[in-house]
Amino acid sequence: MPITVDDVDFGLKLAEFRINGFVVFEDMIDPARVDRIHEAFKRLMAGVVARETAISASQEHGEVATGRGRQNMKGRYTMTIPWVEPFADPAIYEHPVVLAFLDRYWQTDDYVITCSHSNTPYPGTDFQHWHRDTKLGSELPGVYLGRVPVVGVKYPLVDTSEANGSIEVLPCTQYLAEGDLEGRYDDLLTTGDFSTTRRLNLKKGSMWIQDVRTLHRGTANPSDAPRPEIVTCYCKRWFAIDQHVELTRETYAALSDRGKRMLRRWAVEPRA
Ligand SMILES: O=C(O)CCC(=O)C(=O)O
Ligand SMILES: [Fe+2]
Repeated sequence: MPITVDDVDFGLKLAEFRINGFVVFEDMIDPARVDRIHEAFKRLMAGVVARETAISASQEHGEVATGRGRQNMKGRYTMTIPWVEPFADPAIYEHPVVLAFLDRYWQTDDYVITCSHSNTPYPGTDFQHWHRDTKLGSELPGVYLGRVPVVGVKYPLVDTSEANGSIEVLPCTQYLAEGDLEGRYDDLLTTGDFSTTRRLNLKKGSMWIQDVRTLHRGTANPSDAPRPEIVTCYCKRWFAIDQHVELTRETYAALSDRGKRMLRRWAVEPRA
């Protein structure tokens, strides 16, 4: 049974997130639900992998409904997740624990969903560079933001470990705001002594929330199977970000009131 809000000590989880720059919640999604998503994901991903034989620095290709994605380094793919069944599941994107956490973190429920995306290291892929998932550090050097206005809410479709390229984070780096260090993290972290790195080894059904500033990297996947992870981005309404989810009018109309508010930056999905 997935956990409920009554199972969570939010004060403690908020402290973990604010101190570590990420927080993990176990037993959030019924594993059978994750498996259903995984099966649909494999079908969509197969087309992207077959098509994307070249490395693409930034641009995803293809239609969302049939597989929009890219190979961003050898054997490592991104793919946009269409807002359709079984992916667009309110049990996940309106997960009561996630929303209760974000309501408390941001002290408002006025935030929106801006992306539905995925990262998948395939067997044989190498380590990524250490990085942040935001330009806040370089765009606003020296600015201390106590609370980040955008987070990634993530869940793997399989158990993750050192054996299949689990993500590695350097906790507590979300508050680092030294402009001269931006752009140098990979050199520094792979050379110097930073002993507090942490592998996010997660059980299927877990979700984790990432402060997008926290330094992290995808690691090599020495297993014989891909290690997909899905991410939904949530951001405060005042924060402009050049991203939105594509929905059909019918899908938008059928959302819950909360869903409609969170997806109000949607765009109509182009039709074939
Ligand atoms: O899923 C992973 O291995 C990490 C991917 C990642 O951090 C990224 O591409 O920004
Ligand atoms: Fe990243």
